[in-house]
Amino acid sequence: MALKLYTYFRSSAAYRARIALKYKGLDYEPVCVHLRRKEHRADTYRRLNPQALVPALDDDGTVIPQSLAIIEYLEEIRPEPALLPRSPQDRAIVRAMTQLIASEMHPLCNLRILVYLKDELNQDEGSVNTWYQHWVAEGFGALETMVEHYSADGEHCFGDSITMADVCLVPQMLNARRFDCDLEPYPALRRIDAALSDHEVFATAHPTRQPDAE
Ligand SMILES: N[C@@H](CCC(=O)N[C@@H](CS)C(=O)NCC(=O)O)C(=O)O
Repeated sequence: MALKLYTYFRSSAAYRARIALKYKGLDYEPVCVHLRRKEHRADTYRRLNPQALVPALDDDGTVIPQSLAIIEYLEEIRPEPALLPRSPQDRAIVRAMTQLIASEMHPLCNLRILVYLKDELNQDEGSVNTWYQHWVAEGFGALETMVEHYSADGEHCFGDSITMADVCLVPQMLNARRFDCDLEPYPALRRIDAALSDHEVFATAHPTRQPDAE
């Protein structure tokens, strides 16, 4: 198996994929795509991923975009260690948490959205940050309530082991800090983030440990 990950050190969606690859013990070749230099918008990259977003995973010529699709794919080709619990009910809750982050929060605060607000709608930096912080608060408020209910040990979003929900949470917390979001109202999320950030799997996938880190 020859895995290649199109990645950018600061991309939280790519960070999710890196965590999952590491957790599964899968080696891969990182192919760095510099977002600030707009390398993802080049035709060569668009041919691989027409959405022009990172990450994308290339497994022997099959190119899979979308971090959640990548993580689900890895779960199928390398079921252990698992990133989803066993029962259908539990799996649905974990997937709901991942979608809360990846489908509701992250898309509203993505680079191209912020650039559009600034450059096309003429919003100043203060307004853009207010936008960002608003959507983070909406999402984390709901996730905090879910995690209070479903975490068994206070150190994982669901139950007492790492799941896809944790894989999505840690990068989103890092993003939130970068944009000075107030995380005080989310003690459960902060505790999970603190517990997992030192974990080797998460630490190795961290933006500062990537070959393209600045
Ligand atoms: N839903 C996608 C989101 C991918 C995404 O938005 N990636 C960002 C980096 S975190 C990106 O490539 N942004 C480029 C841009 O906004 O122009 C996923 O989960 O993979």
